[in-house]
Amino acid sequence: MIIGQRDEPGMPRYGGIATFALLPRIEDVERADIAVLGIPFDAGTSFRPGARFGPSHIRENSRQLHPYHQIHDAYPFRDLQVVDAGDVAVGPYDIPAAIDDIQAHAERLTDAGARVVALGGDHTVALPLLRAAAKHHGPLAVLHFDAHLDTWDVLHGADIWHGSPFRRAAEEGLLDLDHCQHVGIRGGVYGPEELEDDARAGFALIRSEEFATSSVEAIAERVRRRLGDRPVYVSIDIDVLDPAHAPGTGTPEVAGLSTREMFTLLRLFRGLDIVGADVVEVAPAYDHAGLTGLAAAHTAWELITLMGLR
Ligand SMILES: [Mn+2]
Repeated sequence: MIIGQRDEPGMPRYGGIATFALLPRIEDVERADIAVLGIPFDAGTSFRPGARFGPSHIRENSRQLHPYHQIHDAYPFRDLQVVDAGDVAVGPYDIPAAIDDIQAHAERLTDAGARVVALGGDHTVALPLLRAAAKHHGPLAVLHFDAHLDTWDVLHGADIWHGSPFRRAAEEGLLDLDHCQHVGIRGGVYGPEELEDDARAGFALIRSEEFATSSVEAIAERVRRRLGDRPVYVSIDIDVLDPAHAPGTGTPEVAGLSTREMFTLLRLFRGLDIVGADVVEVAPAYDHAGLTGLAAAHTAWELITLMGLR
């Protein structure tokens, strides 16, 4: 039996304790197909801290997620058991230990047959999540939405930080180097050699500006060709959105995607074999009126819906 969203007589959506989308907690079900997992960790952040508070903010802003998806004619919480798996117990001081703890928690879920949709946390968390997903599926095609490349090397002596997860993942053989794709890149590069490094890490690149010169359909077609029929891991840094749409993030960059552009694109990915996903870099202290939390909650809902359509 699948348990869907909370249905407590007389309780409004804004009342009660917020699990993601008012879904059951993992303790309340026998098994899970999709586990939404919070990762309150931001020790890998290079600029504005605060993404450790992302998971609870996204949950609070997920109360208005409804059961029916109009575009896909789908009920994502009816056909699969989707649960809130709570947060990883992860400390703030030791990045390598935190990475191990996140990987171990994600692997407990994937070993039990669930696909993980993680709520960050800063982008460092993608590395242990990719390790857990690749353990079951082999090298992954990564669809990465971000203003930044995140294939940088060492910063301030740290080789694992929120700008390096995809470089480390490529080195560890977690990525299928012919099938990874960035979407929304702009800003924050020291020189063209960083773009050459990035290509060696396996990524083709679609810049933010291309959404002004190319149709979303044409962009979706390029992405699909790049990903092929590989198992796909989707990693969405909320800073891919313009700061007007998602101000609550650690390293905002001007001239990003609108929520409408991103959601139009995501809705064209029906049929992708999404084996894991994350939505990261939501830092509520810089958010206004829940804009970023709402964008992140609905992004996770879109990904969960796509997973159920496969
Ligand atoms: Mn990022």
